[in-house]
Amino acid sequence: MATLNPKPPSSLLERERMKGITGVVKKALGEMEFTAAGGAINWFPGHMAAATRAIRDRVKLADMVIEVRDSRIPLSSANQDLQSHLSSKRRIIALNKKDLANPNIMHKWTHFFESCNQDCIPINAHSKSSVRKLLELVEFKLKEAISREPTLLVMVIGVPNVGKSALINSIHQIASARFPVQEKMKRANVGPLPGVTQDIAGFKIAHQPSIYVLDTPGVLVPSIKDVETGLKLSLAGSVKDSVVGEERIAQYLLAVLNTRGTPFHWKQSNNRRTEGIQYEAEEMHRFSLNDLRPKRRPPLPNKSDVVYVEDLVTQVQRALYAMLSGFDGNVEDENDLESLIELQFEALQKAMKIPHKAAEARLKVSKKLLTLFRAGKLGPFILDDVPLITNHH
Ligand SMILES: Nc1nc2c(ncn2[C@@H]2O[C@H](COP(=O)(O)OP(=O)(O)OP(=O)(O)O)[C@@H](O)[C@H]2O)c(=O)[nH]1
Ligand SMILES: [Mg+2]
Repeated sequence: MATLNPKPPSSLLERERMKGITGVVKKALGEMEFTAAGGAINWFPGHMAAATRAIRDRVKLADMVIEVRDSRIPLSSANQDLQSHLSSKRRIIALNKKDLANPNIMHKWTHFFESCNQDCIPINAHSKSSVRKLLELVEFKLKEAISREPTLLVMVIGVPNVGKSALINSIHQIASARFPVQEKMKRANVGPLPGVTQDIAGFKIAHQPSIYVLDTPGVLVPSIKDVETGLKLSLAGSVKDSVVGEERIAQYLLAVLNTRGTPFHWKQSNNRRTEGIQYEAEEMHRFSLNDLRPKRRPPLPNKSDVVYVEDLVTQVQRALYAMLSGFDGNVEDENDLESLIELQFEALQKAMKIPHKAAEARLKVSKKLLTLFRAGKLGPFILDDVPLITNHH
């Protein structure tokens, strides 16, 4: 069986790629560390320590745990301090926000978890059909307990902002269609920043047997094992931006994009899209009679917003591509990578039309770039690397 706490992949290529990134990151972060005792940064607020204890106590009573992780960081979004308490439990790992993760790599991750004998399912908490599939798996896993126990407890846990409350709301909605609730429907608070849920709260989703799902506050560990894990968590939105600072997170994102050569992929797919548009235009010309028919497509809401964002994305992609393709340094070298990133910050400022002398221009650039990434506008990503599966017999 493969181990669930694997070493990072160690191919030569991978190590080379990481060297540049870690170099840039270490420099940028200076003395900063992702530990609770890390000085000025409020990395592990007191409420998380208390919540972690409360979660640990409840996990003992739970019949099943749904551990929600972020699909973009299937390993980095695991709470390491809770793992040992979960290994003896019925557990399903729900890789949420699959809409933001690269679908071409997702199956490698499900395969990886399978090889560790760990149930795992990629989901989108906002999609009913996706959550229904998770519920089917939960029911299947609890089949025996359902026939035996009068009351069952399912806990939903995970690091901040991975979508635990959004998932609970979808589960609750699906369940209430089957089993009408008398009282006014409770809703869990959902929000874009980490730390929305502060208390453990129960939601009844079935009777005979009574099944409760528990929403819990997102908790991080007091000491994150390496800087890059901390940066991935920040990029995904599990850590408050103020802890690391938007500029450092954006710098990390640019390091990742450059070392992966992502701007070259954008260029290719943008070319394909333009070719596609030309092709469509020709088709249109040939079937011009169609144009005379009344168009029944409803107008898009906030069309100007959509156009604005699309245009911004194109400009950002172009700027990053132009700097990378014109760069004669080596992106694996940390100094070269750093100067490339500097050039890209300047190019982004222009692309985003932020005035040259604007105060805090770099911060503004960083915030916009992070917003685009987190909304999936720069494309789907998986930031963790799939560990090599080593089978021990
Ligand atoms: N794109 C996408 N966004 C999601 C998904 N699930 C949740 N979100 C968004 O992620 C953000 C966080 O969701 P929450 O449900 O509040 O996350 P949480 O895990 O309860 O967070 P804490 O209570 O802070 O621990 C919200 O803006 C949600 O709308 C998903 O599957 N896809
Ligand atoms: Mg929550």
